[in-house]
Amino acid sequence: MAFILTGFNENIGTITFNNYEKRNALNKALLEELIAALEDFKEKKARAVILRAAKGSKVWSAGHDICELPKSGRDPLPYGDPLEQAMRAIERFSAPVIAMIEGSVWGGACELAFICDILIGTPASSFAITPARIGVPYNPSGILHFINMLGIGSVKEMFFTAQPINAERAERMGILNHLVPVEELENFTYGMARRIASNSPLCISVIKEQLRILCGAHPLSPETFERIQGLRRLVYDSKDYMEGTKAFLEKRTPVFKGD
Ligand code: LCV
Repeated sequence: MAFILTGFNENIGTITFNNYEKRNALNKALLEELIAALEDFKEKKARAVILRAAKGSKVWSAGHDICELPKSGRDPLPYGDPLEQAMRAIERFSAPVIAMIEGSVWGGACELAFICDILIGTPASSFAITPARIGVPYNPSGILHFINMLGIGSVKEMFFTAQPINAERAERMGILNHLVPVEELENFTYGMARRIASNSPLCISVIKEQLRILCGAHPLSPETFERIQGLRRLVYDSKDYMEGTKAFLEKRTPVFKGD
């Protein structure tokens, strides 16, 4: 089964999530297909890529596939995690990647969407950052992605409450570049992609890479890095981390005890 569908037209690539039965949960296979699709679009010299869910989706993506999260004692979001690799592939892709958001976005799918260069949504779009709902210690590069997008106050609220932010607020906060009626979403998004495709691809790819380098220019001392890793280990070694994933799989509300 293909977990994504792809298309290529007028130098514009399209990647459509195709795992709606599991609400487009980002499992390893889907993410590997996404990375392979970007490689293919690179060969074809795509000038823009659109990342989307199927038309009419109520959920854009339910985030990391919780069934694939490691058991206690292992970092759930390591550098080599397929979702981390997919995000780096998007960040480093030479052309702009536009997230066309129809439906709700959860957890790691928020970071995947936020790492895209432009986000276009509809009034039914929403965004929920959910580690605290599951007991997962997010990683430093991911937190930096959210800070670069939102500012520290909004990042704290979204991480601490794990509650969805609606489309109107998401536009005000700068998450969405554009908020358009659902019936206009495809035309608006592909119209922007065509405008981008008509500009200088070399200039755009260099500007995109310069922005990536400048946004990520936060040197960490080895001691700071080790302290962050130690803090994260406290969480992923905890009973709460086990309880969060277990509760999801048992379809019940987790009972966190703080240890
Ligand atoms: C595996 C799933 C998932 C799923 N994984 O449909 O950012 S972090 O740190 O939190 C990171 C670790 C992360 O991204 O974690 C995932 C965070 N995501 C969430 O907390 C969202 C979990 N999903 C939901 O709350 C609901 O599924 C939503 C609201 C997205 C959709 O609700 P709806 O009623 O439409 P169901 O809940 O009935 O889900 C349909 C099927 O998809 C599976 C779910 O287990 C169910 O499978 P079964 O039909 O086999 O029971 N599913 C949903 N999300 N993240 N599987």
